[in-house]
Amino acid sequence: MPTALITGITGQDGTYLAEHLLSLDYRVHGLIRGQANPKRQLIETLLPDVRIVEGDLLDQTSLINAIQRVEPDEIYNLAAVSFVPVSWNQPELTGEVTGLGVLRMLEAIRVVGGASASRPAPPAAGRIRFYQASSSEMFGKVAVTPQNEQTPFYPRSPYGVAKVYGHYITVNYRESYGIFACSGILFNHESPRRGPEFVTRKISRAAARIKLDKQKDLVLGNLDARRDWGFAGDYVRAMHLMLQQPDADDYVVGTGESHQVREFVDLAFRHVGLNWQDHVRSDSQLSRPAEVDHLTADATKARQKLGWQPTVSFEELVQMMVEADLKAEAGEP
Ligand code: NAP
Ligand code: G4F
Repeated sequence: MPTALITGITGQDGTYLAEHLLSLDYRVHGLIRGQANPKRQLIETLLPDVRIVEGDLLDQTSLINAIQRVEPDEIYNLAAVSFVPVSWNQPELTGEVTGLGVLRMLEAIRVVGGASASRPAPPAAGRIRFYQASSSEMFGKVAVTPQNEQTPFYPRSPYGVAKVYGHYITVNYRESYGIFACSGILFNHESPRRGPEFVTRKISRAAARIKLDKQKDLVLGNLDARRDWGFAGDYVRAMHLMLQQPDADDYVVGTGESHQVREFVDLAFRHVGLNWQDHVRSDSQLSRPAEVDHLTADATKARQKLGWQPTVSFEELVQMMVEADLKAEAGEP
């Protein structure tokens, strides 16, 4: 039975990935930070088969301890400060967790495996396969559309800059020490488990609450921004597939379709029988200091080499999220 260690287990992707790996008969361990993390109970209830191990991407020793205790075959590094606006307010923390946290995970693999510059690929470090959650935010102010593995990076936020560091340190540890390390450059992926601060969930939740007379209106920022939105459940399959290949590599993962925030709003409100223009307004206070205007994936390599493709369309995703929020707001579990 293969063993996996997932950092960021309490996040959207962590829960979907854990479910996917458990369905494939993995032994799954999830890294949880803090002495009283409020989400620990949620994981224990939702995913009783996941074994919890304590650790923090800010603490090198805790990561070494976790790897020594779990002895994983695969490590999925999903933990990050992941909300872009926070990264302008807490740029140093974002750099520490989202950027240097990747280095700490790779160093933990190297130290436990005993790799050094003069002994690049010892068996233990070579055995652990590592996935880094890189992001389309690295493309930022895009030079080319659509974006693939060759597209230059131009990050537009401290978060994007930290992810570029995480990406290149992953490539570097692969090349320096022979560690099987992959970087998945994933475009936006959403679900009913998406944090309510992200725009899709903010919209689906508001559409449901306005329909149920629990909220009057919705204030958003830039309605013109375009994103390539897919379903998170599809994207965690790509993470796993990357670690099953004969060689470590980097892959862009996305649907290839982009839509404006405005389109998401329109579909969500139409789904509950409302006209969005009666309820939604845009406030420039919510605009970002530097925006990423337009992202579209060219996931040809993932399709061809991993045999990966998305199964949920944009319209189905919007409906899934609004339906889930209607149920949640009506008090259903
Ligand atoms: P998420 O829901 O925000 O989850 C982030 C996770 O990171 C949480 O479990 C959080 O744990 C954990 N974390 C934060 N700081 C930590 C620390 N110092 N030590 C250990 N854990 C820490 O994010 P997501 O949407 O699942 O995304 C997963 C990963 O993919 C992230 O790295 C994100 O940047 C990247 N990504 C996401 C997307 C997307 O569209 N979703 C696209 C591209 C890349 P707590 O519960 O303790 O806060
Ligand atoms: O939902 P968002 O906050 O996601 P963003 O910034 O694209 O980042 C997400 O996807 C990245 C992959 O590209 C991940 F790496 C990252 O961790 C995260 O998961 O914003 C999407 C767009 C932006 O252009 C933003 O300006 O929606 C626009 N927007 C308009 N009004 C808003 C709002 N975003 C938020 N969060 N809230 C608004 O009211």
